[in-house]
This record gives sequence, C-alpha cells and structure tokens, in this order.
Amino acid sequence: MKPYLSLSYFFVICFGLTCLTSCQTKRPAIPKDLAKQQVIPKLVSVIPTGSSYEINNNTSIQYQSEKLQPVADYLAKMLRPVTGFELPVKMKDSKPSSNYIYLTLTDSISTDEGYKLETKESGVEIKASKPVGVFYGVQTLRQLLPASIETGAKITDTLLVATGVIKDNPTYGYRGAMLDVSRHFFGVEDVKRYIDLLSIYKMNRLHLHLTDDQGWRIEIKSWPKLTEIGGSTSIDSTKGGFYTQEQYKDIVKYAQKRFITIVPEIDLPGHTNAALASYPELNCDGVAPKLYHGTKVGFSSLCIDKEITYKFIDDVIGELAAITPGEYIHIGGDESHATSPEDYVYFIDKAQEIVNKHGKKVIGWDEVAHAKLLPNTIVQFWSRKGENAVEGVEKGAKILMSPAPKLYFDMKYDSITRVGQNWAGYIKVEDAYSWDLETYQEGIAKENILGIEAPLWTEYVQTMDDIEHLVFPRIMGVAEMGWTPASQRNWDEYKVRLGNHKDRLDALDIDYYASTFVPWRSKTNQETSNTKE
Ligand code: TNX
Repeated sequence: MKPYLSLSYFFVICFGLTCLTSCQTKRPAIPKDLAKQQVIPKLVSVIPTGSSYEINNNTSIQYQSEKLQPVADYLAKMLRPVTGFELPVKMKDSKPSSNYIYLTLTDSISTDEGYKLETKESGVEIKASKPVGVFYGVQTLRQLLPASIETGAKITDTLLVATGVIKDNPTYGYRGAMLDVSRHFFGVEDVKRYIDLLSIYKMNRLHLHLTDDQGWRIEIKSWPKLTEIGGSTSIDSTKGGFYTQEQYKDIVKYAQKRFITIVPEIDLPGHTNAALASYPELNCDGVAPKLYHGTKVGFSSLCIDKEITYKFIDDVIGELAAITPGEYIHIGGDESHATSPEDYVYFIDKAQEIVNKHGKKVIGWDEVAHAKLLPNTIVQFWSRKGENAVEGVEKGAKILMSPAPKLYFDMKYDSITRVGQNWAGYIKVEDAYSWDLETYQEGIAKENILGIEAPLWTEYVQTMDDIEHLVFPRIMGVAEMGWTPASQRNWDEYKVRLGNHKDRLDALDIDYYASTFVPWRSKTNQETSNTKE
C-alpha cells in the first residue's frame, strides 16, 4: 500500500469514528421544556429526553386502525401545503422503524379523551383509547411545531420535535363556547373558522344560540315563515340570514371532524319575538308583533295556554333533533319576564318532555332550575347570583359553568376596548382565567359540574374580527380551565405560555386583544430551536 493511500484510509477511519460518536448523536438541540413553555391547555405530564426528531420530506404518517384515517388525513392536510413534503398517509398495524408519525389506538389509556405522545429520534407516536384522544395528540404536536405552520403559506423552518413522553387528559368532558348568531348573523364560513380555532385548544362543544327576539336562524321546513320573516333581519336592521338545514348539517359535519359537538339552542318561551312576528297564531291575542331591532330583553313570550305552542315546539325540536347528532338541545329559558312564574314552570316542564321524546337531553339557562327538572337536564349557570344554579344542584342537576362576570366575553376587557359592553363588569384576560370552577359558588362542587362554556352575545358584535377580538385570548384560558386541574394552574405561569403564543395567533391572523398584562414574545420557536441548551 502506498504511504499516501494508507494515510488517507487513516483519515477516513478517524472521521468515521468521530462521526459515530458525534454525527449520529448530535441531533439538533431544542429546549427540553418547549412543551411546558408553550402548549395551551397545559399538559398534565411532560418528561423530556433531551434530543429531537425532525419531520422532513421522508416522513410518513401512518395509522394502525382505520378509525384513525380521518385524523391522519387532517394532519397531512395541515402540514403538506406549508412544508411541500409528500407526507404519505398509510395504514400499518405495527410501529414503523424510522421517520414516522404513527397514530394508534390502545386499551392501555383509560380516559376517553386522553392520549400519550412519545417522541424518539426515529419519530412521533400518538396513542389514545379513542380517535378524539389521537386528535388531541395531533393538536399538541401542532403547537410544538413552529408557529409559521399556521400561515398556510410555504415555510422554510425546520420541523423539529423535542424527544420525550407527554401524557395528557382533560378534567372536564364539556369544554365549550357559545356564539349568538341571532342578534347579528354569522355565516357558515365564520362559524367554521371559529370551530377551527376552538379545536386548536382542544375545546369540544360549540353552542349556537340560533333564535332570539331579533332573528330566527335555522330553517324549519314545517314552519317556513320562521326564517322567511323571522330570519330576514337582525339588530342591524339591514341584514338578516339563516342556515338552511343543509348548511347546518354541513357545520355539524365540519365540527365533528374536529371532535366538536354542536349544541343548538332554541330560546324559549321568552326571547321569541322573531317567531311571534312570523306566526300570529303563536301570540295569545293572535296579533303578530313587528320585527325587533333593539337590544332590550325580557319582553316577549310564547302563548303558554295555547295548544299550538306545543305543536310548534314539537315540530321545531323534532326537525332540529333529526339533524343534530349531539346529545343536547338547549331550550334557553332565560329572562322570561313576560311569562308568569307559574306559566314558566309549566312550560319548561313540557319543553323538557318534548326534547326527551325526540331522544335528546336538555340544557337550559339557570332559571330553568325553578321547574321540575328531568334527571338528565343540565343547568347553565350564568346569572350574577348563584341561587338558581344551586337550586339546580339541590334538584340533582349537573351545572355548566358560564358565570357572566367571568365568562361573558361580550364584556369588554377594560373601558377602552373597541367593542362590547360592561353590564357584568370588565373582564381582563386574568379575570377570566384566575378563578376556580370548584370554589366559585358555595353549593356547587366539582362533582356537580359538567364543564365550562364561554358565551359570546352579539348585540354589539358585528364582524368576525369583533368575535376574535373579544374571544381571543380569553377563550384559551377557558380551554385550560376545562382541561387542567385547578391545582396545577396559576396566572403567572400561564401568562408566559400565553405570551409565547403571539406568533401563532399572528400566523392564524386572529384579531386578538394584546393585553398589556401578558408578556407577548415573538419568534418563540425560531429563537429557541436554534439555541443550544
Ligand atoms: C343576558 S344571559 C342574556 C342575553 C344577552 C346578554 C348580553 C342570558 C342567558 N341572556 O340575552 O344577550 O345578557 O350580555
């Protein structure tokens, strides 16, 4: 062997050995605590193992059960356009050996919505007992990736995931938002956008307040004037609108794919001027009132004594139940000041029976607690005093927590917020987050609580930007309150995680309220992913 040849062999071997010890193990470093620093709602447990996995052009998305194909497709659709990677989606009954995102169902996870996300240098595995848990694992993975993936435009960032094990599951099974589409109408695209945004934070219910004095927003085929007349206008007297049953079904399906159940509300027996204006026979005096464009509440009532009132409700609830796969129908029941207390109780008792007859359970605003509650009726706590909700607990009902001074997101953040009102006070981002569902009201304990819901009434809310401004970022705190045990939450830690969402909220083009009490921090991922520990 010529001396220069053996010398070059020597170098190759030396390089090879160095590479074996360093090239192979030198995975790009990303902070071990990324998951703890930025995921909302807060993860129950994170054990980092100090290395990373990179999603790249050779990554494949594989799933072990065909029930997971929609979730696998959802993930591929999220990442393909921004990365330009092929990301083939395939079914495979065992974990691939390298460069995978593997979705799998297992009996070893006991909670319905919980999941385990394990990242090794070879790939990411998400396991859950049900597809919903795997979907939540995917949302966690999404929040671990650079915020730029949310823009939908092609990105150049490296998609690194820190290695480690995340175990996560929610405290409450009902984590919701309500949108009033009656006072101002919001079309299908706006509702879908809201669904998309809620799903990022693992929310699972969207309650649509479909009817009120100012507008009837859902097609009822047996009572067509409800939308023809009652849906023709709104508080903004020039504009009306309603969902056809086909559009409603489309919203329901869109939400289902994101594991969000639509809870439709027909507000009864008050808040019914739009219905009363559409059909004179629903009025005790047989005279239809004019359509209403104001902001007053509590002046309208269906005629409690007329038989046709119950035929009307039976038809409406029947048609709605047939296109609503979720278990609940909301019957309103709030502020029925034009109905006598005796009539109110009589009416709510009958309405509950009608809903049950159509195979659904009732949710009602907390005044319904004055009625005889059926065993499966849910009381939604909203009023400033808790007596109604406590009466509900005493009658054995579960409570959905939406107290106005904390969760009415039509309330402004402060006196200079550009949209909203303040009858229940100003609600700062911290006020909406820093309280405990379980100690808020004497007489309502953890075992009485079904979950949490943040309503958005829209008397003064006209555009999607207005919705986003009032709801974000407060709704993210609500998502966390429903998910993370109260003992593991505190504002000082949360506000930092929230601040780390700045780039994501910007990339999603959300018109959020940039509270000065939150330490907003830009370029979280980019800065940290280049920083060695
Ligand atoms: C109370 S709370 C209402 C709504 C209003 C809202 C405005 C409740 C069940 N009813 O009719 O839109 O206040 O904040």
